[in-house]
Amino acid sequence: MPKCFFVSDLHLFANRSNAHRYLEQIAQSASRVEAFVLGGDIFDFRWARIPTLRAVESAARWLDDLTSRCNKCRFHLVLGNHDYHQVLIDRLTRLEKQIPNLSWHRYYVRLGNSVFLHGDVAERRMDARMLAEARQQWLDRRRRGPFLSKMYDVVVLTRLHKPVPHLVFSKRIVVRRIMKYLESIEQGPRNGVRHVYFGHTHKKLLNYRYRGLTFHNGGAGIKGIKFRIIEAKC
Ligand SMILES: [Mn+2]
Repeated sequence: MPKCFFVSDLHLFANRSNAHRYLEQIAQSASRVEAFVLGGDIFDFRWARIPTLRAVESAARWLDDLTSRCNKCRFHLVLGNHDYHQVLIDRLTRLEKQIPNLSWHRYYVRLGNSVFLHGDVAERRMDARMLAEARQQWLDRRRRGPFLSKMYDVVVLTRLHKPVPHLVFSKRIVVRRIMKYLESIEQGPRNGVRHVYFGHTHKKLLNYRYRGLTFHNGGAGIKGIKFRIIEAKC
């Protein structure tokens, strides 16, 4: 029986998201385990079809429903870049006080021998300070207008974007950068970490071993991209 599940990159509110298909499965999985980690870009305020305030309210309602329906499960919401918005952060600060089985984390959470993080540290070599600086730019980022959002959909739906992440994010480069970051915050193999769960690259990766760590990525809830709920050790 698994004890913990992990998902990331649902990109809820974005046109290109198809994550509504997985929400019921997520709730059912959560009702069977002790812990569930939501690993960032769960919500996408950058490409949202609706204004930020409405999207944040809708996000809060979804979290409230999920956590009360699965009240024996502890939920950890780790933020990604697309949901690192000041309005959500303010809302989460209040929500965390009202919901006993919800915690949120800006950058990562450690459970047992596992670390869960979004994975945007893989964009380039980063330490904690550089990640904080990169994230800072997302705090009050404006939503892209409907026109740009449509253009983006055209690009995504015709899969023109697909080769790019593959070129940019080679497995080894990704895991090496994540490992360097983890070492810089003392959450590497020397600190007892064995498993790393991450998202952001939208590329499924199962049990990929690199220098004492095993990496896992469940893909993304986006049209044309593979997605799965990952069983995690914690
Ligand atoms: Mn991301």
